[in-house]
Amino acid sequence: VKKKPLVVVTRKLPDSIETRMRELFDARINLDDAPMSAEQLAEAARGADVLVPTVTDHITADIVNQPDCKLRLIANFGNGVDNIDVEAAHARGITVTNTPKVLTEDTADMTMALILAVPRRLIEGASVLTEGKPWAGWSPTWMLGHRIGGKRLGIIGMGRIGQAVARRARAFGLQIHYHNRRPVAPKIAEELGATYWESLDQMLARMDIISVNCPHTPATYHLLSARRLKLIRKDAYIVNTARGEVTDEDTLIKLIEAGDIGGAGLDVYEHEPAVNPKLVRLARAGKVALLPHMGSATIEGRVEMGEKVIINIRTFLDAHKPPDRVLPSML
Ligand code: 8YV
Repeated sequence: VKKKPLVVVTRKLPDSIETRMRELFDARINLDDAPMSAEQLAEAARGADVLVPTVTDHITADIVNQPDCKLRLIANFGNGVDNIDVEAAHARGITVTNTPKVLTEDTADMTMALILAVPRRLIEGASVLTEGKPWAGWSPTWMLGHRIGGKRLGIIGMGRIGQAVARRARAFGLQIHYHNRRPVAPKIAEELGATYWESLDQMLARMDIISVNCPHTPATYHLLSARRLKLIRKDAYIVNTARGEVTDEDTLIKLIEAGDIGGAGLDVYEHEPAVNPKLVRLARAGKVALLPHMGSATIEGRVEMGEKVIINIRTFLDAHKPPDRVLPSML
């Protein structure tokens, strides 16, 4: 009998996915559902044919460069691959895959929720009822926020998720602007009514709302640097459902505290899972809306991500190119 390939899965996945993985592979799943330590990951890389990490596992050059690293495939359970040193893996002949497309719409939905949250004081309003504060009843001048319709939304990163955000935002009456390495196809730009800004600096200075939808790569680390954050209008605010590292978080906090940026809606943080206590204070003051990295967190999405991981592993093991390969040149 042919030996089944050893597949190490670093986190607990939906039951149906786990069951299928156990049928197909010699699947070792970390049922503790806590991130594995660097040592555990290194050990997994020495024993397994395939590793299925998530955003919480850092697959570093040290791990893939161990002399006895046996890994042939890193099938990431996630779209962003900034947790993996793709270049080091590639240099060692290890294939890397991700799970694109299946989390696009869910992440765009949550982005839209964050676009609405601060201007319409969603979380502040809800907490009046849930945190035992007295509610004196409706009043014409109470809990007023700002209208979304007609405002300018600047999307940074017009890939699949950025476009899905644009489609939604357009239906809410926002004017769509974007910055990307290159303009999207004219047909898409027209469909989205989207204006391209080659200069991120110029776009930032003119937007009412800015949404970060680009991946975190060496080129986008602190793309919203202190200098750029200072270009943003006083009453504007920033939404980030991509990666905390794209923004200089300390400067963002300082600018919001000083009233030099209106606020922020954040799903991701620079030092996740640590959240700067200053952000929590700003949330209590209604200046920011904070979510704990749940942009793509739907049951349906997680199952589809798992299915994609399985397809990538099976295709790879059948000696074909897996559909969702990530090459260093793509980053
Ligand atoms: C996932 C994400 O929950 O896929 C991504 O890039 O940020 C999240 O939506 C996470 O990455 C799973 O590993």
